[in-house]
Amino acid sequence: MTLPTKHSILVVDDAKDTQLLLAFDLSSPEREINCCDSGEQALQILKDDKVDLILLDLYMPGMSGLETLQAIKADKAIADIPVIMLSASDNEDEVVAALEYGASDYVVKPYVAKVLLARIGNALRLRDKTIELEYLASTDCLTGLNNRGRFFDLSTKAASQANRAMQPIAMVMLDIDHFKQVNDDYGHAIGDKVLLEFSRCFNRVFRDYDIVGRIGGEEFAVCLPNCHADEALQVCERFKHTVANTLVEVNCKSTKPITVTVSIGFAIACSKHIVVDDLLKQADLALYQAKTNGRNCVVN
Ligand code: GH3
Ligand code: MG
Ligand code: MG
Ligand code: MG
Repeated sequence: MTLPTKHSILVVDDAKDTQLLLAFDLSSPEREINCCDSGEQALQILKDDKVDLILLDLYMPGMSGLETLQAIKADKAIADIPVIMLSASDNEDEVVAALEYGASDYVVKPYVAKVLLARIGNALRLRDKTIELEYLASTDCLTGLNNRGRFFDLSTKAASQANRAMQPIAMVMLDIDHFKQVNDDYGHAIGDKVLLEFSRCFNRVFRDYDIVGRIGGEEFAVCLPNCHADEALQVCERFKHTVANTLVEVNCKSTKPITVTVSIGFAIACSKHIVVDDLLKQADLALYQAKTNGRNCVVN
C-alpha cells in the first residue's frame, strides 16, 4: 500500500487575505493548497477532488463553518477527511461544538504559522495511520485481495445496488484442489507462492468491478454484479483454464514448475431481495458438487 507523498489541503475562508496568507504560510513541495470562499463551494469541490485535509473558517456568509462541518461529517464519502476549524473567535461553546461535530482541531486566528503547521502535521499523520489500519483490517496480507469481512461488506453493497437496479448478480466460490498435497510435497512456503500466483489469475479474467476475496485458506469468492448465468459460466471456465495453465516455479532446478487446478461453484440471483448469505450458500453447494464431480470443473 502506498500513501500519497503530496497532501492536498483545501482552505475554506470568505476572506481573500486569509486565503493568501494561508497559501503562503503552508506552501511546501509536500503540500498542494487550494482555496475557496464558501461552504457551498467547498462541498462542490469535495464531490470531485481528492482532498486530504480541510481548513475551515467558522464565520462565512451563507453556510457557516459549523454547518459546512456538519454537512461534511454527514456524507460518508468525505466524512473521514480531517477538518481543522480556523476562527477569530475563541468562544468556548463554539470550540466545543466544532469538536463535537467532528472537527479534528480548532485554531484561533491570528494563528501562529509554526503551530498551525504542527497541528496540520498531526491531523495528517493520524489520517494516514487510519487509512493504513483500514487497509490492514480489510486486506488479506498474503494475496492483497479483500479479506473475508471486506468481501462480505462490498458484496452486500453490490447486492443492494442490484436489488435497486433489478439486475442479476452472480456469486462464485472457488477452492484449490488437493492443496494440502502441495504443502505436503513442497512445503508451506511454496504453498504460499501457489496461493499468490493463483490470486493473480483473478485480474487476468474478471472485470475491474467484480469483487474478489480470500474467504479462507485456499478458498476464494467473487461477486459479479450485473452478470447472467451464461456469462458467469464463461468467465468461470476461463478462470479454470487460466489456473490450470499457470506454472509456479519451485525454487529448485531439478524440480519442474507445478500447477494446480480449481473447483468452482456459482449461483445467480435476480430477485428484488438478493441476500448475500443465501447466494454464498448456494454457490458453496455448487462448489461441493464440483468437488464430488471430480474437481477441476465448474458447477452452477
Ligand atoms: P480439496 O481438493 O478437497 O479442496 O482438498 P484440499 O487439500 O485442497 O483441502 P483441505 O481442506 O484438506 O486442505 C487445505 C489446506 O490448505 C490445508 C491448509 O494447511 C492449507 N492452507 C490454508 N491456508 C494456507 C496458507 O495460507 N498457506 C499455505 N501454504 N497453506 C494453507
Ligand atoms: Mg470569515
Ligand atoms: Mg477448502
Ligand atoms: Mg481445497
